[in-house]
Amino acid sequence: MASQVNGHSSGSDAHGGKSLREDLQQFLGGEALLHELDDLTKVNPVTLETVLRCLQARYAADMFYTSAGCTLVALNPFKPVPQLYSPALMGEYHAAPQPQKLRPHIFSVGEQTYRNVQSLIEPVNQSIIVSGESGAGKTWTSRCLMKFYAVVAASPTSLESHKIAERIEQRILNSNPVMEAFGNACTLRNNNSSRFGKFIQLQLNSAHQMTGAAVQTYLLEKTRVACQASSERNFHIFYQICKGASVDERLQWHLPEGASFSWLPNPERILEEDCFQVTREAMLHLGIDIPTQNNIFQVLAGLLHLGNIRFADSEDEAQPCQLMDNAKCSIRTSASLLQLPEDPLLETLQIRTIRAGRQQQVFRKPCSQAECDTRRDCLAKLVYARLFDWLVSVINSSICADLDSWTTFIGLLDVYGFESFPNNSLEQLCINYANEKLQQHFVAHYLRAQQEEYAVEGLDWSFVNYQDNQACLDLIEGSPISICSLINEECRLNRPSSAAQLQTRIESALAGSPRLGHNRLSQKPSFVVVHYAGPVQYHTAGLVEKNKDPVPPELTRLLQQSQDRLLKVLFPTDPEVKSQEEPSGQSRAPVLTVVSKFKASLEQLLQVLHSTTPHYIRCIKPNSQGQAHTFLQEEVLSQLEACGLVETIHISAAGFPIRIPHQNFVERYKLLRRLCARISPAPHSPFPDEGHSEWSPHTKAATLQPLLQDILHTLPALTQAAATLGDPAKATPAPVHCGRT
Ligand code: AOV
Ligand code: MG
Repeated sequence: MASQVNGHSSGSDAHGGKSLREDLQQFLGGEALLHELDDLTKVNPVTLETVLRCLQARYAADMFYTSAGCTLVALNPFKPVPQLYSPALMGEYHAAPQPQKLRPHIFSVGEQTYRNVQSLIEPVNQSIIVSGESGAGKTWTSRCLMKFYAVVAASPTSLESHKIAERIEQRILNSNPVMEAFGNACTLRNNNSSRFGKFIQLQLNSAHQMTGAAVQTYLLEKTRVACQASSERNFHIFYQICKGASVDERLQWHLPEGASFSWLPNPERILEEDCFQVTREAMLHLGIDIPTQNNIFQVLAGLLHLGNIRFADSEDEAQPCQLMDNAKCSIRTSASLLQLPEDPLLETLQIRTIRAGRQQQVFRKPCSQAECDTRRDCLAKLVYARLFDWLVSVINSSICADLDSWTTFIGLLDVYGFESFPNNSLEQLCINYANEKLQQHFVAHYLRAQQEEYAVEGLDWSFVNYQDNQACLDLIEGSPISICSLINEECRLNRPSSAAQLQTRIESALAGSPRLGHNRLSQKPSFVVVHYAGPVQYHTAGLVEKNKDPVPPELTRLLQQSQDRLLKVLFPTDPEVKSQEEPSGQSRAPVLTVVSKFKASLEQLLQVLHSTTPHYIRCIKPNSQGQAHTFLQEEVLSQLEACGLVETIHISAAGFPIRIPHQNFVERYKLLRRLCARISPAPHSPFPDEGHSEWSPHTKAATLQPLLQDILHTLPALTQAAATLGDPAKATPAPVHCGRT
């Protein structure tokens, strides 16, 4: 069902030109102008087939954004479309009296969100939730939205304050290349895949100007530092250093041209993300000076050399594994770059110290070759994860506004998209779990809440069925038994358990779940979760260990010995600063597992989202090869199905897109009362005199429905009357819900 389409430019002005009604007629009359239909609620009938055809036609005409009720559908063009993101276009959406009447665009969502936050009646914090599978365009979209706000929410242009404004906005934008260099990597799905989740809060003062921002990150995929799937890469920053460092820097960091590093696979791939200079300049803007930058890169070079350390298996268990010949140089270079004493570094990798007995006697046990490798990898992950967190805190201290200088915020959520690889582990489980949570937020907030509210309001409504992913969340995180609880239990019991045993435990304990799939093909122990976006097979090998994420205390102690300025900050020796990895002797506090911490952080995120008015942008990937002009129907179809787009359109089309609180409605339209009365005295006026019993904050919307119908019937006459006053009526009547919002 694949089809190639050739896009052609259709101009970039924001105005559609024709009314939707005309578009609809054309759609019904033929396919020629299908691409002009920019609101999917006007497709008739709304089916997967018609929605797909409409999106495909629009894609072919370079129209990448389409409205779908409360959601904006964003198709990834996979090619530069600069005119679509120009400052002039930003200005057009910002200046429009009704941005929602212009062509659908992320700037329209951005502008409406911005206007909502300015509401004089009840300013509510807003959030824009950008979702879609890996490579669909979430990070691109949130970057563009940040640029949009940097323009439209800039401070006034008086010279001095403009300079300050420019600095803060520029800084906020500069956080992107830095975080992407350290937190993004090339995967099978996306050359610039986010390996962490991000929620950025754009802070606005009472004049609605952006005074700062705060970034919250979620679970960096730190295993990537030491382990990359074939055809994937490490974090961009490593390639940037190796490709972009000057001759002197190369000498200093022991990175000779053509050097080969096991943790730097596929260095021959040239990506536009490999731009060292951009990262360095952005870091400088954020206040990270050149010496500190060099310090960071030196530590990262130290990690690359650490990755080249290899141990030979020891025949005598009582003897530590020895270094392979060519690894001696690597350990020396790594120790020197990390400013660590060489012998203790080697010994920490080779020998485990165990405290036992009442006296907490110390025993030393040589590690096996595999254990030495695990300790080496663990050291790298520990350093990289702390470095990333430290960078985020530096960025926050550079861009965050004082508490008293902002009153409201717009939150932008950009998390890693749904993933399914040939080999999926705890990282994918967490990523897909986060996506399930967000899908549920959408389902709960929009699909379910809307319909429940209509029922409560007594409105005439036939319930639209939708795919609820609660069963999948129950399977992953539910209580008392779920995948998370079973993996956590294995960590707590700390018993030797094979991958096959874990598979059996999960499959037998959760056999009743409709979302636990069956996998008969896999050679490796695994289980299958049927996610809203499709089934994913997770391998159980290493799952429990990854969830424990143990850090031998010797590693932290070793890093505390470093003479390096940065490592001293990352691993302070101050006894006040107790590291989580190092539970103190007797009173061992329970160490939280990876999934427990992740679950808690997701719940916090959802709480923040629930406190805001959400706006949704659904990114769709037209093909998985990242090619321009290629719209693969089957791939798009499965994404449309997964996110419940057709149900969303049904509810939006049949529902009440305009929601005005009673009081505001009366205030805004009471003038109409007199006009209505003059033209056609309605049996029940929707605008009774003050004190009329029909008007109370508790009036149900259903009571108002006949009254609103009267207005709608009177509208043609009103329009005529308005025209005679020289004020052409603009509004096409849309169903109005004057609920108790
Ligand atoms: P993601 O954030 O959704 O994936 P990205 O935002 O990184 O996906 O987009 C993937 C790639 O698609 C980008 O690197 C661009 O090359 C291209 N792209 C996306 N949107 C546009 C656009 N509007 N115009 C031009 N090119 C675009 V992940 O982070 O993997 O879930 O974890
Ligand atoms: Mg991304």
